[in-house]
Amino acid sequence: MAESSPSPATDFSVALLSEFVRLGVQHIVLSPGSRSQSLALVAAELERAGAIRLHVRIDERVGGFLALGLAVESGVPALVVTTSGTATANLHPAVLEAHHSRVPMIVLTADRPAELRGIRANQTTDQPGMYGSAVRLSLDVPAPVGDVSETDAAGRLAADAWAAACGTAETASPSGAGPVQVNLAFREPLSAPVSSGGRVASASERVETASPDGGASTRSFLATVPEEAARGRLEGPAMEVVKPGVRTVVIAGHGAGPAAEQLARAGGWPLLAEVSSGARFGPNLVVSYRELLNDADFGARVERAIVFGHPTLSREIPALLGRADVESIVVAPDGGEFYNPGRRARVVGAVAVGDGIDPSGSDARQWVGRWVFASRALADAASAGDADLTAPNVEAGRSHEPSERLAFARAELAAVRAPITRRMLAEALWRFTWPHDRLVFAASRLIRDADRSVPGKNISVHANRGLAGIDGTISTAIGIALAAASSPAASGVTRVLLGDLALLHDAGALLFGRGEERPRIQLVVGNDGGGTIFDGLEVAFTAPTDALDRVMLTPQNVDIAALAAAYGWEYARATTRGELDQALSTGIERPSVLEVPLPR
Ligand SMILES: Cc1ncc(C[n+]2csc(CCOP(=O)(O)OP(=O)(O)O)c2C)c(N)n1
Ligand SMILES: [Mg+2]
Repeated sequence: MAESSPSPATDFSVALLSEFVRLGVQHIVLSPGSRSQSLALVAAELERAGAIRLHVRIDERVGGFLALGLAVESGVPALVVTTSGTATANLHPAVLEAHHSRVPMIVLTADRPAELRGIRANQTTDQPGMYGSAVRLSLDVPAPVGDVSETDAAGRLAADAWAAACGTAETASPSGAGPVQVNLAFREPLSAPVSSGGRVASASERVETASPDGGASTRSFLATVPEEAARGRLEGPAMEVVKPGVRTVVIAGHGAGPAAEQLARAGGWPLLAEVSSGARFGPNLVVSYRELLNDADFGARVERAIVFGHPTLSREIPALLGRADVESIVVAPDGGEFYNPGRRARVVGAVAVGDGIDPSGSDARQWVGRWVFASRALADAASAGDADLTAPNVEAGRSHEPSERLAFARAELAAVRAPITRRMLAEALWRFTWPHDRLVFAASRLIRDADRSVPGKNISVHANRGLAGIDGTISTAIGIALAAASSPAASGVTRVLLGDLALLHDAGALLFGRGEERPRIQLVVGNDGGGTIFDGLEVAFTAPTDALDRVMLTPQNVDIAALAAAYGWEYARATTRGELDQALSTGIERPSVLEVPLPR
């Protein structure tokens, strides 16, 4: 910084945010406030210079999840800027989700300087370290005073935060990418005009890899690295070579990625891939894995399970991994806390198939072939049972026999008029999602129905399964859609399948302030008047209906059309299969809500 401004806060903010831009930050999310004004104004200047995209949200909880979605789609951390006080606590849900789902995020919380802490000064609470063990790094930075060394110190601070969030720091905690808190104290004057002082970075200065240089610091930042969780750490080898031939299943939980599918093919093993695994495709995919895991001819014969990602959608997978007669291998590349429901898994960094019995030999081929065949038979039986899903016989439509043509026309009409089932809804969304689109699932009955039924397809699917909250779904999806809109490769639409309570929980995310970018997003709301996921639990059969409804279903009858209208979203409603297909095939140019009433 050549020149300093009358506000050390602004000079420091210029140095800090410019370094973040150089490191690769593309998006900054901020919520308004006084203490954070220097960061906010510098962010606005960076946006004006074309260095970053800025997203302003009044609700910090929305802002936090927005940043999560931006990072999910772009692969790099977004910055979140808040003022002091309760504002910072509103980020906690998104910080927790980012921690558990290993999504990078850098939270810049403005704070009062040391002299104003602990004396009941307005809007002042104990912010340093407030996110506990959920953050990879927590820094409490004293208020800048205008010392020349502060520019360099700010640069190093940014580099440390960036590396910790991306999971690339030398002393990285064994949990991979995740959230980082930088608590920044500021003293009056809280800001000065940006242009008169330091020069802000432009996008062209961005570097591909972070290269923080050393150099002595005259400022010291109080760093508190959270204690390592004792349960972490890689115990097994970095790469485990497993023998082919053993009756193995490959399990792909949330975020597993394509490695699971590759291993299943290399080993000739059935692939049990959850709907948001990023591995739900390929010849070895077993959609009806729940039924087969419960079957004596299939599940009971499994000798080995190899797990990628974080399975959360079934009871059958944890039951399998808890079995004493099943060898469980968990692939955890970052060596952090890993999925281990039976507490008996061996954790490894990666798995390869070794030499031995030819995996294409008859025994292995029969094993995977039987799973895939049985799964298809079960899926066919399920759709045949669901008459609504059976396609009319097209041949009959071309028949010379008038009665056959009439029967065809009637069947077609019946299919178009068929009421929408959850399974039909999930399958329709899946069918209408193309590789350049994105599909986001909320925590609801609907993601489970999708997981039970949708066929293999290599598309981009996301769900907040780190903690499976019903909060922040819309915010996250908007973040994904906004990041996709700024990437030259991605076009397409972001569709979200969510329940009515997940919509209402995050209704504040529908607010786009004036001038805020509105991405191509469609919220498909399965409205069954409350949380019907609980109807499937044991408690639904034991608790009195009235009490169950009051405290678990939590019935609602919000006018969703009016809600959409209030926030300026487009709205449509589909009650039949024909209307659903039509609504999903209509181009989405603006944020829109599609309400689909569902029976309880
Ligand atoms: C933040 C948060 N609070 C509570 C829950 C518990 N929970 C899980 S699903 C659910 C109900 C979801 O209702 P809805 O969105 O309408 O979906 P449905 O299951 O009815 O399809 C609740 C309250 C949660 N997962 N996250
Ligand atoms: Mg519901």
